[in-house]
Amino acid sequence: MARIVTVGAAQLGPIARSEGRAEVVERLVALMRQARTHGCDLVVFPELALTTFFPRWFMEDQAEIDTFFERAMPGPETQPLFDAARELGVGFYIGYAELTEQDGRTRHFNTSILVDKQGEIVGKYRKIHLPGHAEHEPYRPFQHLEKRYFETGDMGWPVVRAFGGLMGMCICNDRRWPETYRVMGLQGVEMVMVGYNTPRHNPPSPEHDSLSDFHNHLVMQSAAYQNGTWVIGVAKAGVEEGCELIGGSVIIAPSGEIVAKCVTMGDELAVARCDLDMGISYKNTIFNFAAHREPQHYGMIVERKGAIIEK
Ligand code: CDV
Repeated sequence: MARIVTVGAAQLGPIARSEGRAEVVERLVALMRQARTHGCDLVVFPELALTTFFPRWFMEDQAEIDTFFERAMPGPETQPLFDAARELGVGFYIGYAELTEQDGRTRHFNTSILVDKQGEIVGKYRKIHLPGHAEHEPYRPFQHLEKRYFETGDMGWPVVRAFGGLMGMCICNDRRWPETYRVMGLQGVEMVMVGYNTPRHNPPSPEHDSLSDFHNHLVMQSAAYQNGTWVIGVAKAGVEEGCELIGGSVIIAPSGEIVAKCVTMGDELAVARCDLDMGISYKNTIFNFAAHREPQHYGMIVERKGAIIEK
């Protein structure tokens, strides 16, 4: 019998800096209600889905920065999401900025959680590949200060049993790195969820701008195929505070094919029935890791960070 998880890729349109958590949570709950009418088991929201994408601004006042972070999950403003999950029987993945006291110090992470149909947190991930820069760079029309506001995630890429399968998470820039998926692939992952905020313009390499949508799908489709897994990629899209973010949220099968896609730049749900067993033939044949991987030749991947060109 097929193992079907019906998934909604719940793309968000822009969130203004002035938009409060309560307003955003209302939009998220509306998408969850829509998902329920389409028979979804799970909805996937974007990265940092509760606020505007604040790393685009240089800020020095830590109190101001911390206004974009959640000190508790659920907290008073996010509790309605958990209540809706329980009421509707629809789980969710969501990204948010996490502020936590850990090891005797305050820590900041770019985090995602997976919440089941009972409204319980069943998985957590902290973003590992933080793009951008840590200091103000005046040449940029907007900043990308993830390296200033977040620490590198400290959880690896856990794969958890939920929704009848093996579920994994990553966040935005992680999706461009094959290591991300392979670490989960080596745990047998069957569905990878990834939220993103991707400006169409990349100030250090404007020559890539016209390829932003292509690269977005390229990395996720290849990763789905190479690891025999579903990949659900979900954008915060549209022109947010003057900065254009790409859309193109997709549900990708283990074949690497896109089976559902958002077509607007606003709040939109794309739905697909995902058979988790569809990955099996890839995992047992062309990408049978146990039979065909040669890890004794892969040492450099973990020993070296940057490329070293021999003279
Ligand atoms: N939020 C992100 O991680 N964005 C990056 C951009 C800056 C390249 C991304 O990989 O989409």
